[in-house]
Amino acid sequence: MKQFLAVGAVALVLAGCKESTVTPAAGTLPTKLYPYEVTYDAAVFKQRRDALVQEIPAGSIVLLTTNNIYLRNGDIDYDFHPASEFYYITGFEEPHAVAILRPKQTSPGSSEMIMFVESRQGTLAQWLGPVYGPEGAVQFFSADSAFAFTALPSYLHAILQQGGISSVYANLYDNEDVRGTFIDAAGAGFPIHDVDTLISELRLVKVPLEITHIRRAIEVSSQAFLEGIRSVRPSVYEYEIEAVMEFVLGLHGCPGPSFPTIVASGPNITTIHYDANTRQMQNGDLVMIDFGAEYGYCAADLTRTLPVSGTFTAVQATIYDIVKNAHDAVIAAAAPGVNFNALTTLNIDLLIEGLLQRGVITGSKASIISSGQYRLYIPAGLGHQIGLDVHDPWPPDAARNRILRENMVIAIEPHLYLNAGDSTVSPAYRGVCARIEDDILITSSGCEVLSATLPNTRTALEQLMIR
Ligand SMILES: [Mn+2]
Repeated sequence: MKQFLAVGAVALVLAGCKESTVTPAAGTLPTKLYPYEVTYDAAVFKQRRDALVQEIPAGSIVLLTTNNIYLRNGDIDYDFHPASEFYYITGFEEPHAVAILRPKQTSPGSSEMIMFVESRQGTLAQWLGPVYGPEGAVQFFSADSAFAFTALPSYLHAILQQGGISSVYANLYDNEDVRGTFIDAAGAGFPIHDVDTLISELRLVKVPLEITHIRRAIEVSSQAFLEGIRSVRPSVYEYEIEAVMEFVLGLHGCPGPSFPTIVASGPNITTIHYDANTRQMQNGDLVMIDFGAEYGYCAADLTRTLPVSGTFTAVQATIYDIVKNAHDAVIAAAAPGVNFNALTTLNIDLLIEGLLQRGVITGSKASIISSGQYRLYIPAGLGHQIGLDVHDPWPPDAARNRILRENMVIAIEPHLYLNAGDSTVSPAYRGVCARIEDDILITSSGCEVLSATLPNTRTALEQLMIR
């Protein structure tokens, strides 16, 4: 019989190791999903709407829809999660909701929001619980007016027949049902523009409320990760590590991970998005764990690479240290005004240099990079933005938007993947991979590593694994 592993996690909680919680500000609405700790500040969402309507041409409206509810199997649905663009602009977390925005005629620079939301009564309310309804949309979410979701088709017909609307900026592909309703009202040729790009520009720089939620997501993820690391040992299954970490998330009020947890050991390590987590770990393996909580709809994203035995072999240590060196250099260089593409170049330079210096590969650095051969070892990018999405969108105007700005939050994840069958790699190193991922906040002068409580040096990780 296998040993039960979650003992460490239980002890953590019983010992009262919970971090301080976020205190709801006076006059704010705690959301339904996170009733105890997460604040809702209507003013944050109103500012976003005001900014968004400035970006659309006169005569246009914005039409935002949230996700559908998707069938899991039988009569059971997947848990509902709002569409990120919709939530970012409205703060509204219930399904069956649409928001229409336009500049407020009576107040230049301000936006008007008309919402269509679920109005639940009778048996449905008894089974599924109460909803905000149109009254709640006005009272709590600052809608200028709100109606039952079922009124949307007739409303769209009416405003489009009135004339004066020349185009719509929408995220209609997030919800095919609402798209069909709109096209039915407007006609198939009506100009629809993508609103996601405009919203992704707003999402680049985080406001204090988001940073608070991201910090909390990272704090809880780090606590959970420590428990996961302490549980890694030979003969343990990957899913046991996943279970320990997700258990700690739940104990700290997170609804779950922000993406499927990856515990990739042995040969699974070379599959970048491996998440079956079914293998029994063996002495001598490396295990790569990629994990992050969601909290207040904000994501964390952290990766550590560990020796299952508790001690890195010389070969594993060599690869780990090359990655760690690049990781440290990138973080030291991250600051406002720095182009993220320059950090990517720095990262590739250092990783390839490290491999050459230690005889892991041979050749010239310049040609390995210019020929694209480096992608054999560095298959993914240096990192990505984090926010409502674990991979927050990076809007297309690269020349402008990849310059780092204060209050951007970015995951930095240097890595080396040396595949088992790669004949360009010295045989001893084939099948060895390492990735170190931390989340950073760009500050006025540099960056803060938000995940600093989770160690990333080789010796500190080995210390954690001593038992
Ligand atoms: Mn990542």
